[in-house]
Parts: sequence; structure tokens; C-alpha cells
Amino acid sequence: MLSKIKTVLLSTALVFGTASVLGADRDTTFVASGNPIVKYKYLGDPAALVHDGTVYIYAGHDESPAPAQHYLMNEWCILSTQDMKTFTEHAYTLKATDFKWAKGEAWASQVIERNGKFYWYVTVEHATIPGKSIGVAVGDSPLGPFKDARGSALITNDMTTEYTSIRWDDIDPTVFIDDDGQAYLFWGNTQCYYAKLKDNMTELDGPIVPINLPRFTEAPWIHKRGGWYYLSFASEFPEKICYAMSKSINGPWEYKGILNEIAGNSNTNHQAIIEFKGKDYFIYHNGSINPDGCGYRRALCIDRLHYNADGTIRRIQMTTEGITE
Ligand code: FUB
Repeated sequence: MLSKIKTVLLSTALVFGTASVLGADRDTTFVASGNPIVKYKYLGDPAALVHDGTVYIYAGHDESPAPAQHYLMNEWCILSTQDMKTFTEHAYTLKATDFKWAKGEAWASQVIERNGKFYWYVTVEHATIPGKSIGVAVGDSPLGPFKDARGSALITNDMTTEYTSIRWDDIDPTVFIDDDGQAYLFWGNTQCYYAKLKDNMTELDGPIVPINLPRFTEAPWIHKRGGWYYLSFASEFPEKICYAMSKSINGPWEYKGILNEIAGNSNTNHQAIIEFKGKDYFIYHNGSINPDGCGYRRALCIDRLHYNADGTIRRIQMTTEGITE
């Protein structure tokens, strides 16, 4: 009976192409029919975690009512899948206001696991230190619940004023744990930064170091494959995704060009790159939900990613069909 109700709700949401009907107060399972994966709700800034045979996708909820052309983002949502076809949106959401020191604005985030704990790094607007900041929540499961791990921001705007005077440069955290166990936090807007994290994942373990990347806008994502480190990022505005490679996490980073072109109907283009069950995936957003989709009402999409023999990455082909095999 419950699944019948869900199916009816899903169809209703699809017919009207509107958001917020599902996934509000209970887990919702559905089979994706191409891109966008989620058609009943606007989701942006996807990050992904592969853990124990499951892909978890963490995305910001775009709640800006049409025709507004600004962000309204209060929470992050979680989806999971074991086959990239059937997805569950989980009822639990993390709210920007779960960080008591924050004013709101649930911008881009990423979750990583260490020693059985799950750390959710988020961008929020700080309540008392002007500008964006990065916080971290911790939970015992990839599905939460999560709680503020520090009770204060990990990165605040006043920590990076020697590099840029803008107040929104401390956004879009991406985290990475290298094979030797050293964890790193990368982030930035206009200027890209990185710093070591202590084993507790909640404190910096060294200086903040700027990284020079051509035409860097925001949305860094760090991953490693076959001895290469990859730093992908949003470039220019409207944004394309470009990438750089290095043999060392400390660089130098060699710019490799465009990875993904401007994503339809969205001024931003925010990616996660994962390997899952022997295949590589590019998870991103565009503005393709009709009739009101745009850069402030974004849509979660997934396409395949392919490496060349020399480790470079082929240009992403964004598709309507999505993942078909
Ligand atoms: O969603 C708000 C901001 O838009 C993100 O932090 C950026 O990466 C861009 O997608």
C-alpha cells in the first residue's frame, strides 16, 4: 500500500515537474529514468561517497521559488544507490542551522569516512564572522544523523584575506585521504586553497596553501587513480569543469583542459568523480527540470567518465539517457 502511494506521488511530481513532494519525511525509492536522476526536487552541488557497495550522494536542496534568480538553500539531502539505477532519497537532511554558529545557506559539501566515522564538510554563511565558512559534522553512518563536530567553523573568511578580499572564497570543501593516511582539505572560490587535516579530521594540521589553477572559479574535487592525483574544478562563468593532474598531492598541477562543457540552463557546474564496481562516473548538476529549472533550481545528473591510457580524462558526454548499463 505504502509503495502504491509513493508511486502515485512520484507520478504526480513528475507530471507537474515540481519539487518538494517526495523525500520530505520518509525514505523514497525510485528507478531513475535518465537524466536528471531526481525530477521531483531541485538538487545542486552533488558530492559522492562510495562505501560498502553503495554510492551515497550528498546534494544541496535548491528551494528558491520561481522566478527568483538567487539561491535559497537551507539543507543538504542524501541519496543512495547500489546499482546506479534504483535510488533511495533518505528522509534525513542536514540543515545549515544544525551549525549553531552559522546563519544559514547550505552551499556545497562533501562526506568522507575515517575509522568508521563519517565527516560531512559543508559551506555555510557564518553568523558573526562576515563571509562564507566551512564547518564539519560527524556521524556514525553515511546516512547520519550528523552533529556539528567542533561547535565552531573550521575555516572562516578572515583566515584567507591575505589571498583575496572577497567574502565568498572559503566555499566548496573537498576532502581526500591519501594512501599514507594523511587527510587534506581543498576548497575555494576565485582562489583555490588546500591544507592538511589532523587525524581527527576536525582541525587543520598546517598552513593554508594557495594553488594556482588557470581560470579557477570554484568547486574543486580531488581524487586519485593509478598514481595520478586529479584536481577538477569549475572554471570561468558560466562554468565549465576543467581539470589538472599531478604526481604529488602538493603539485605542481598540470592543467589538462576542459572536462565538461557548460551544463544546460545552469550558470554553475559542480562535479563529483567516483569509481564504483569497476566503472567511473561523473555526477553533476544542470538546470534541466521544466518549466522552472535554472542555475538556482538545479537538477542532479550522472554520466559515465572514461580515462585514456595515459591517465587523462576524455571529455564528458552529458546525456539525457543517463546511465544505461
Ligand atoms: O550552490 C551554491 C554554490 O553554487 C556552490 O557552493 C558552488 O559550487 C556553486 O555550485
